[in-house]
Amino acid sequence: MPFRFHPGPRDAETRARRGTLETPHGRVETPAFMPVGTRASVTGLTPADVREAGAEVILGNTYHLLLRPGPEAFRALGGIHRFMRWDGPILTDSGGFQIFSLSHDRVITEAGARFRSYVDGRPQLLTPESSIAMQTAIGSDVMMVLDVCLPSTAEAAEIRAAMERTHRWALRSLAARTNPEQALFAIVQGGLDPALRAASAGFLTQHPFDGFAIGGLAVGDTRAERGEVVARAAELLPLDRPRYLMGVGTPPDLLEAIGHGVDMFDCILPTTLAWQGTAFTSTGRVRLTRTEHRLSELPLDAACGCDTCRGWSRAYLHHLFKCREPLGPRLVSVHNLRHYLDLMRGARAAIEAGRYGAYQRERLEALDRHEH
Ligand code: PRF
Ligand code: ZN
Repeated sequence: MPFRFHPGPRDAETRARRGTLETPHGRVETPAFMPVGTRASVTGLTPADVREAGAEVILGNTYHLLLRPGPEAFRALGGIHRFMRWDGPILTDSGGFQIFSLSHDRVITEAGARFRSYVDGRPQLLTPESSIAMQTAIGSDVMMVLDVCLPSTAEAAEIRAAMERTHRWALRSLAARTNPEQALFAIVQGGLDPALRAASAGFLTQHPFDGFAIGGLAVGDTRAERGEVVARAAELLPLDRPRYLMGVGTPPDLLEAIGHGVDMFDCILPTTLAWQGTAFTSTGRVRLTRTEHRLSELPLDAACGCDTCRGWSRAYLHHLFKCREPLGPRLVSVHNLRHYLDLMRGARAAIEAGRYGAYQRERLEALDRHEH
């Protein structure tokens, strides 16, 4: 089954929309949230846990997988799905953002990005072509082009140059694709400047990409700035191709972006914060390490149907974090993912019912009531 996107019903009041992605490893209902499985693992969880939380697609990272276990492992072992035993769709990020955010002595030229491996210190060169070759070896269902991502606060001239290079690299990525079964998405860049974002969307949508991402956000910008860029960028993207907002964000960010017509999301927050003992609940964030939970028989979130909330008290979760028991992060990861995925499920149902605007307001009000 090749990659296809079927746009579905649109909301009456907002620009939110339902849709379905068809991939070689199955279907994904959109709006969709992709749990982050950077190193071919959603940290601490099995594929069954991730599926049980309601995920249909997960994200992997070319940058990390290139350095370890490396392309030859994927070639020898039959690709990422078999390796990690997740049989659903997988999207891989290209490495552009990880080089920008994680690698120290990187040098970016027209050829690509030079950096040092954090595994063995050896010099590496990641080019648009080698990123596609690596994503081909990984065998993801959706590949991303290598892009140049700068902080939102960078100089205007730098942002423009990065965007133009991202466009040239996008075309090199398209030319480097060898497996037509693997979809390829381009990434709109251009910082916070509406004219640059329009130029980026205008350029990239003239080429046969299977979908379009909005990159370069949540890198030093405010929620209001992000919302504005997403609203304008989403408007300029074709209706018949999926739109993916990269690495964003909190539940309010997601609710807003869905309202602007975004179809796909990934973010490390639900899993990363789980490891720090922070849970997302229907009434806001809960920090389980706080003493107030020491004797609490309450479930983490009474409105949640996950295993963690049905089985254990806040007191027990607090205890696990205090003792640094690995079960703590695991139980909270299960919950946090379920929370994000339930938010998306609710959004999909609301769009179908033509009441996404009301859903968005209700969810935001529930958070506001408790946080202020
Ligand atoms: N580019 C890529 N991956 C990303 C981003 C980007 O701009 C972001 C920005 N939030 C997250 N992940 N390739
Ligand atoms: Zn729960």
